[in-house]
Amino acid sequence: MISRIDLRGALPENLRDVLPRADLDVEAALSQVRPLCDDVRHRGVAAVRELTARFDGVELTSTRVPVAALADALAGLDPAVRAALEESIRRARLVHRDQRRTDTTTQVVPGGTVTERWVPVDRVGLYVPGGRAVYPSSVVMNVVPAQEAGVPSLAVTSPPQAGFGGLPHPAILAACALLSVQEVYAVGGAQAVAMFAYGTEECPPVSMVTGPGNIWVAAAKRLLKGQVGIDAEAGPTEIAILADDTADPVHVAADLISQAEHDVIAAAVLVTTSERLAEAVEKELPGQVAATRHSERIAEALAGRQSGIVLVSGLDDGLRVVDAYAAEHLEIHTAAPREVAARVRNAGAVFVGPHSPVSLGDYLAGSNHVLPTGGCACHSSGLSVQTFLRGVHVVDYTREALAEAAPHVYALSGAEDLPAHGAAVRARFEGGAR
Ligand code: HSO
Ligand code: ZN
Repeated sequence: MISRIDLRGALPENLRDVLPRADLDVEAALSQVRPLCDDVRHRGVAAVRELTARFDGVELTSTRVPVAALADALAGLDPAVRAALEESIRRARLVHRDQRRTDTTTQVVPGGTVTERWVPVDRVGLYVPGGRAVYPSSVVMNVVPAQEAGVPSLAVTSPPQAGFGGLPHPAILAACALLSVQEVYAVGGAQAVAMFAYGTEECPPVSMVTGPGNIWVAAAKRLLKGQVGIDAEAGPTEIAILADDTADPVHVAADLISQAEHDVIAAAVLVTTSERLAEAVEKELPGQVAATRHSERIAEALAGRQSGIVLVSGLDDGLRVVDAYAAEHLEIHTAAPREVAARVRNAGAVFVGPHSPVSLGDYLAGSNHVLPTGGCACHSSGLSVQTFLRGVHVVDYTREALAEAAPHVYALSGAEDLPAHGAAVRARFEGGAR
């Protein structure tokens, strides 16, 4: 059901190459997505409507969801789900509010200061997947950091569902209503990213597009990056677990399964120092998989080349392996899990000890669940308030402070053969300018 990789000898140099991982060929999707994006750029909403009819089988009269539909969706929401979403929002707000940054002013020399001002992006478009993945929790994870960053204009888009009168899934609309998001579009796929990037008659362009999506959405984000800002491209979900023989195999198996549930190409990787645990988890998995609703999808994800159990000879090696893998989610099930977690360098989010499963983080820990996948955790972070802020340097020097710096500017402008740079400073002191 799940393969084993034995790394109990010396760890190989090319550690990353021997670890399991899916390859997702976003490049290949680019050529198919380019004409769609060009079409939206040139023909605006007419192109969005045609592409929606072609790919979603829905004839839109307007791409914009009527505000009344948001209130209706909220009225129809199961009270238990509503209470859960409200608590999820409350906790996420607590964490993301603490991420706000204060401006800093540094006095570099007397009379010379640099202030870093944190300015939210003007307008953001948030993509929320539809179809098989209907995640109102992802609405929370995208909207809360943008709102806490102070983004003044925020729009959500999600694919129209033929079964719901051509509107996005009602759970998505209800989550938008709970978050007081009023501007929602019934558009999905690459055309949604293009709609946000270029704007249409019905949707003003945005400065930044965030949110997870399928391979077409990822390809459109890659293509239109620069035209708009994007967050990281979100690939298939991953869980890695670092465990020793104190771990409970029932919990370990359940947590591997929980993220394999997302997709046949989702990844579940156990890194362990304990052969006994590896065996116990291998024994535990089939029964738990068989008993769960999406057992076929999960079995395929666990058997895929992206999943596996990696045996290591000690926790130091285990840490090297999980750092090389740089998982989206990393759980630590060892004795003294906090100490071990503190040594992790590369992970989108770390879940410490037996009572912090990833599914808590997916919904209700307060942490964000939009996290770097595919090894990108070695250079990127998950979605946060910071994603939606720009740090603007404000330079303010007096005449005296500029005079003091001038010789150095002349020297460097000479060294770079850019004499006009030096001349711009010299003009303040020679030639009569004051
Ligand atoms: N585990 C997913 C997020 C999610 N899980 C949404 C359930 N709903 C990626 O972090
Ligand atoms: Zn999940």
